[in-house]
Amino acid sequence: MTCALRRAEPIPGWLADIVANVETFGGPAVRIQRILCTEYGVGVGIGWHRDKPHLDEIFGLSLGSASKLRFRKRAAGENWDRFTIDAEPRSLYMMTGASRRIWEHSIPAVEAPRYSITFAR
Ligand SMILES: O=C(O)CCC(=O)C(=O)O
Repeated sequence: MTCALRRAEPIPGWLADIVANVETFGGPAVRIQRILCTEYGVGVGIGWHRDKPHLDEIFGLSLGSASKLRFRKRAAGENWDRFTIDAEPRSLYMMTGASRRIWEHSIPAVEAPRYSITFAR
């Protein structure tokens, strides 16, 4: 299999105001260059993972149904430290630092359609 990267289309204009709000939320150094739109149908979630470490801050805009954003990291032995935040509709979260490098995150299966827009530098 051959795999290659190629430049994507420019960020569509209809996202410009949202990108500006995300950049304001992130602070003066944040210039968004990558956007991922994800659709979660009923019963769909996303498993435990960390995003690529070369990306800095990650921002997530939640749309559609409310969901949980779960975090876990290895504790002593076979145990996990865990916490969960509510990803309310129209809310924006930022992950940076330890939440990116040490903690894994996941979205449990949703009970109604949900959409997320992920923003990265
Ligand atoms: O849907 C979300 O808010 C999380 C998305 C996510 O974990 C990812 O794109 O890596």
